Amino acid sequence: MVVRRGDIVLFHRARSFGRDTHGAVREEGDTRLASQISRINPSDQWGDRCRSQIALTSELKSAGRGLYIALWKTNVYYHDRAVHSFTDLYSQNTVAMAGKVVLYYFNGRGKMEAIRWLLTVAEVEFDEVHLTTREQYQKLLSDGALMFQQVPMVEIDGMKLVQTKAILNYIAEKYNLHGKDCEERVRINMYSEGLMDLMEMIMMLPFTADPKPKLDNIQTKAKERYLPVFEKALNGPVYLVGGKLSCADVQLLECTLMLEEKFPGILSEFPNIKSFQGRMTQIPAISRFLQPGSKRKPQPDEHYVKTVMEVFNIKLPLP
Ligand SMILES: N[C@@H](CCC(=O)N[C@@H](CS)C(=O)NCC(=O)O)C(=O)O
Repeated sequence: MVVRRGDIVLFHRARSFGRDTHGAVREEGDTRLASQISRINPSDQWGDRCRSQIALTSELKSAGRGLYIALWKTNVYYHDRAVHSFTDLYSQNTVAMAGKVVLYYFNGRGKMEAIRWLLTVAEVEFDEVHLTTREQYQKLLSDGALMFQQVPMVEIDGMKLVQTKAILNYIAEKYNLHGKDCEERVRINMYSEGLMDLMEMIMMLPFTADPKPKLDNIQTKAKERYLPVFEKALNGPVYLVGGKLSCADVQLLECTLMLEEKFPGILSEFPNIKSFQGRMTQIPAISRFLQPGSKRKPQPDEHYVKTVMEVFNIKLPLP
């Protein structure tokens, strides 16, 4: 039996005991485990893990239509519909899988952090594969997983998405964080683009030989170019566009928190933005994300910079 690229693997029963990531107690034979399904690509690391796990089991059977059943001992992905027994699932004859979203990036903020924020606000659970070696990156390249040979890459809904803005837009649209019509959307996008420009400047600082002048420039631009725009937009309205939370609000919060890390007190001249921050941090998903131990990444350190350099085989400083 060969598990082919794109085959669906159903993890029917667990052999281990314990709690899964949702806190449910898993026991051998627990039918809820029938909901553990993953779209397996045998050439990526999930596939490799799957194959090695399958090799450990004896009950691998073909169930037709590209479905394979295997015993597996760990929990990876979850079906998002109630499935009461394996028979139920099989008789549905569908593979409407909701594999968990997987982010491929470094264990650091960079361009992925805005995506982490947005998924968090959309209350979408995600896993992360952290790039730590050049070999890992080369494997992604040889698998054809990175369209432009770049990360971030996000596995979502059976797709491998690249290009940060495209990914953000997809998530924003899917989770109703992108305005109600094209006029709202373009306003949201203008705010987002401005915020991304500013955040990108901050992101590049650790890779810069002489960050001081760059830091001064960021502070000046933040105070004179960017923050006044948002201060004005929030003079009255609760959110930036259409009286409703959008991805631009999420990015504004992320950006202003980043600015405060570099320039404490920078918001003192921007009371509307400060109140907006206060409101946003009350949102339960955001409040949890801001707690220690969440998937939010800390400010980049030397280790992060070294890893990025090694993985991409680049020499610092960048021009
Ligand atoms: N426009 C792309 C740029 C992505 C990008 O520059 N990614 C960097 C890491 S943050 C990368 O993969 N660099 C390797 C390379 O360009 O060869 C995006 O926004 O996603």
